Parts: sequence; structure tokens; C-alpha cells
Amino acid sequence: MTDIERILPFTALLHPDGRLEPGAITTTRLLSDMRAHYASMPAGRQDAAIYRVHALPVPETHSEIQCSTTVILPGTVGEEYFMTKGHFHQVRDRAEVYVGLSGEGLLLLAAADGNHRVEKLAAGTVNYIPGGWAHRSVNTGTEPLVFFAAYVGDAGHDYVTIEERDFPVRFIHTSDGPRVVPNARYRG
Ligand code: S6P
Ligand code: ZN
Repeated sequence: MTDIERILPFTALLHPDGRLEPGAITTTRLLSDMRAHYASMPAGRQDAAIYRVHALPVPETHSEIQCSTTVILPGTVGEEYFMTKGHFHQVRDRAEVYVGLSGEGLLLLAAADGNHRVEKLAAGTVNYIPGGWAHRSVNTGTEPLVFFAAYVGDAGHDYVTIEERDFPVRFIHTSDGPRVVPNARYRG
């Protein structure tokens, strides 16, 4: 018999604020974790929380599905919105689905050839992220942006490529709403 890590059926509770219970592992990303990602960083506020990920403990194998929620707080760093670091999946062809639960934001998708797309990510949206597309979520609203993610169990996360090359565009807060601008730091 093949030695495959197995898991029993389970049911979790999804709270309106995005927490998953029981058993979720929570990761909090602070402003200090985002140095590589914002064009300008303020001197203070380094321990301010930008977003949290609540992940259910599922084996990281291709036969399972990772399930997590992300809660991005509202706010800006300089003129840019609070956002996730963004990543390619380590196993590039692994796809993912996001389900927007509350709040208002945008999903930036970028392929290795520089092609990029900006999709709405908000309460009620379902985003399909094909394999090979890096993804970053941005809270453009005034409330927390909360979404559920499901993805192939062995996908993994490649953050290094994004830290080195960044994304083709950035999202600027203006009095007329979010503006998409080219990212001078992009190294596609
Ligand atoms: C995982 C999925 C999400 C993100 C989360 C935080 O594949 O895309 O759960 O991990 O939104 O973003 P990041 O870029 O910090 O992992
Ligand atoms: Zn992902």
C-alpha cells in the first residue's frame, strides 16, 4: 500500500469576520513584513497588521485541497492600499479559486510573460486563478476585505520571484477611487 498522508472528513465554521474554527493556523503579516512590496515605507507603524490568513490544517499533497481565509484590513501605506505580498505557486501549474465574502477590493493576476489582469474581488465574487498566474489581493474599501481560498494541496508559495520582479502595476488611492498605475520597479 502506498504511504499517503490521509485526513478524516471534517467541518469547520467560517465566522463573519473571516476566522475559521476549529484548528485554523493564523498568520499575521505586519507592515515590517511588506518592505519589499511598497514603493515607500513610513518610518513608524512597523508592527501594524496589514492582513491575516487563517488556514485549515490539510496535508500538502496533490490529492487534498488547501482551504483558507484572508482578511486584509482597510488602509494605505503611502499612497498604496493594504494588500497581500502576492506569489506564484511553487508548483506553477496549480490553480486556485477565491470566493469573496465581504468588503471591496481587487485581484491582480500576472503571468511570467508580463501579461496581467485586474479582477474585482468583493462580497459575492468568485475568481478563478489558473496555474501560472501570480496573484495579489488589494483592499480598496473602508472595511476589511475577506475572502475564502481553495487550492491544490501541494501548490506551495513562491514569494521570492515576486520580491525580485514585483508586479507590473500598483494601486493608488485617490479621491476618485483606486487608480491603476504602471510599476516602475517591475522586472518582468
Ligand atoms: C494561497 C492563497 C491565499 C494567500 C493569502 C495571502 O495560495 O492565494 O490564501 O496565501 O491571500 O497572500 P500571500 O501572497 O501573502 O500568500
Ligand atoms: Zn495562491
